[in-house]
Amino acid sequence: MAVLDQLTSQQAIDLENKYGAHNYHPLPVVLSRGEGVYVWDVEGKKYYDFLSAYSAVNQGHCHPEIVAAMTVQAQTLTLTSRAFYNDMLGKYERYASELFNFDKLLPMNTGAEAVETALKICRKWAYEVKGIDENEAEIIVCENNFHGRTTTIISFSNDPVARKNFGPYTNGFIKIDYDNLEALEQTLSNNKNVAGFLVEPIQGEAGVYVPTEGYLSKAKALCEKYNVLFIADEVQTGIARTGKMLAVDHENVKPDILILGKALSGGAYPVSAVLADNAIMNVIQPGNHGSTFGGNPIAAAVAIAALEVVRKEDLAKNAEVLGQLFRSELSKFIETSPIVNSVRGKGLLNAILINDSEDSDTAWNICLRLRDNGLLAKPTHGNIIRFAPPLVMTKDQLLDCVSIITKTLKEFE
Ligand code: IF1
Repeated sequence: MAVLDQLTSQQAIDLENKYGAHNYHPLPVVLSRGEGVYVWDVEGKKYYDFLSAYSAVNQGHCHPEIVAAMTVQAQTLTLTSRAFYNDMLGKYERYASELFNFDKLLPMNTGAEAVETALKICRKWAYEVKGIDENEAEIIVCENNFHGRTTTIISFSNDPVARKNFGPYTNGFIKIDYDNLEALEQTLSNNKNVAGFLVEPIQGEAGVYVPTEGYLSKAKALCEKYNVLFIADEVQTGIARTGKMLAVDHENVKPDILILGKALSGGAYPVSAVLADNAIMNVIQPGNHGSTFGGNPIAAAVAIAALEVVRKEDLAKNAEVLGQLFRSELSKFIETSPIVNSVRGKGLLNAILINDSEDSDTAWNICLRLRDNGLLAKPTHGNIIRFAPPLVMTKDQLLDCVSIITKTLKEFE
């Protein structure tokens, strides 16, 4: 097979199996094209994408305005490193800082890097502003969190598959139950060395776990009371996914540190960012932190375009309206069907709980059948199926998807 020959799906899968590290277990479908809410496999079969690259493609596949911004910038200037200024970064930093209402932005590439950046800023703030003794800072995190794959981040994961045999781990993290304000207050009041509280506004990997209403605003108030930074990981929930620009906007919370990634670029390019006000961000000085690619001109141009699309097309509103419709249609179905226990979520970040054990392969088999019926989704934790289509979907498309999903689920009753 020559390098440029068109592969069949099976050939593509075989190549990945043979030459790629086995760090994933993908659904067997090989995609070669995407447009809006659709993707096509190499044989030309068309699917609704109900994963959106884990919420990176909120603006839809290959959005023409994002692709245009990326193409123009790629033909002009791609990378300078931060050893020199470039004429796009400042424009992007101003645009995003004003949009999210922060003084400053620190540009990185992946979500995990942005989380690492936030942890470093928080620790440095603890020593230099809060006055915690050197090396004593603690950061509170939640049980069943997902914040990425670096050594420090997996140090406070409780997923054995993500963690085991990657030690020794990084110290300085205290784990408490998610959605539990008593646990938070108790930990804050018992420990004078707490610097920050890192939280997902909705727990994604845990299975789209939406906390009790008021949790985020009360947690923020507790952090203020104890002079602790409230750090929101909106890598997955941000950029209109949950029906507001940020998930914390549902409770009018302004985090001390905001972490963004994924859809910040519309999935066109790896772009992540940390935002904070000067009193916090100014602890970072030349040499403290950086990245060769962070803040490169393509990333800056792509991120501006991606955020403009969200604003111009009012994707937050669409996510809110279609999300309500999705959950109400699925709820109606659940009343009559034994196969699904519940549907939950916010905006277009939703999940259904399949009525079978966590170690059953029912959810996987349902996803295979959804694929056959023209819709791509992926199970998580064995019996949960996440549904997160691009936010550019129309109402008719969504109803079409609901009928594919319910028809498929019926086959498993
Ligand atoms: C994978 C889940 C989604 C994230 C939050 C940081 C990161 C992520 C809240 C790191 C990444 C991903 C990565 C992806 C699977 C995935 C995921 F299933 F694990 F939960 F989205 F639903 N904070 N989430 O959700 O961002 O470094 O990957 O850019 O394949 O590991 P990253």
